[in-house]
Amino acid sequence: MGKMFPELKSSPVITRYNGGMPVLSKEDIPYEAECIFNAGVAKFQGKYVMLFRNDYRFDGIGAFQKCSIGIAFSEDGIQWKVQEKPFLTREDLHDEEITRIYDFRITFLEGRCYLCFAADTRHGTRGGIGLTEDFQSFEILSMTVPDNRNMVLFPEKINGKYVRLERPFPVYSRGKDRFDIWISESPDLKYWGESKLLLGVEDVPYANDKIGPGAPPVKTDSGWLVLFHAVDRDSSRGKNGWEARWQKRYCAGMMLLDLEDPSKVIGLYREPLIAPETEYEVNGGFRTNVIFPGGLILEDDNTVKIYYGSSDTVECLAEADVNDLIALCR
Ligand code: BMA
Repeated sequence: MGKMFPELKSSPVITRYNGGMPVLSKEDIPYEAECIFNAGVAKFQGKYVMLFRNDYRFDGIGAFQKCSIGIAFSEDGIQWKVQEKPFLTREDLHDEEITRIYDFRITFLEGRCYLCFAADTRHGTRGGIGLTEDFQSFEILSMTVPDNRNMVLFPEKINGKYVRLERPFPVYSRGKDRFDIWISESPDLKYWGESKLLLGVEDVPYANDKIGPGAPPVKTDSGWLVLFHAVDRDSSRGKNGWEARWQKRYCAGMMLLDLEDPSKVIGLYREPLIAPETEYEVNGGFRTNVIFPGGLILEDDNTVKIYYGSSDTVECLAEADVNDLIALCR
């Protein structure tokens, strides 16, 4: 099993909005809903847009039978108005091969809105990139081979290429759950290659299990600011949440990548940026001890908003000053 991490704390530069109470939960949703989490969030024409995951119809054992992607808009990034209907369900795709589509990430790039997502299929989990014109339409541009997920796109081309972070799962060659973050590039968002290892799970001092990209990278003067999730597993953790045995803990971690060559990690915060601490995060839901960041927004006044799913049950928000975050990566 390796290292154990009995107690992890969030960085003091982080302030949870409303003491860690959700910004979105099932009570806010005008259709059948249960767990609202792992949202992608972006700023769009002066407003905020959120695509959130809604898992519902629990099977009573350990899984949900249904999943939809809901959409909400906000003037301030805090109070959200949920649209009457979901943005997308798997039925909308008319593809029997896809059994679930979830964990959307939003990137505005060259004036267009690209959506990265995970898709469970009958032949494995695939990472996808889609395009929406108006938050009504949805077209899939490319999908990886299995198994891959947690993809995020950079918001601009770098050296003439599109760039993404991704998280393949090499279950045979690395041993159980030793999953790392990779970086790949593309001339056209469809064909991807030049893949390189970016960060190994062993590089994250508070993880002993797996890591994966969180929110799409944000450009700062000091480098690309990247949030990721980092997991430690502890076999002494027992029954938790709705599941029989949940042994993992997900924290939000942070690194800085070189602006010109984002395959170079130029800074890594060696402690968790956000660790599960509040009631919602530790005990509050379907799972426990899960912080899953999916949205990072840099405001004009240098505050950043970090949106994260809390225990796979609600969506929460934390804030920090971007310069404090960069200083932690030094
Ligand atoms: C991961 C993904 C996420 C989820 C997390 C914690 O493997 O399925 O969607 O939030 O586990 O349950």
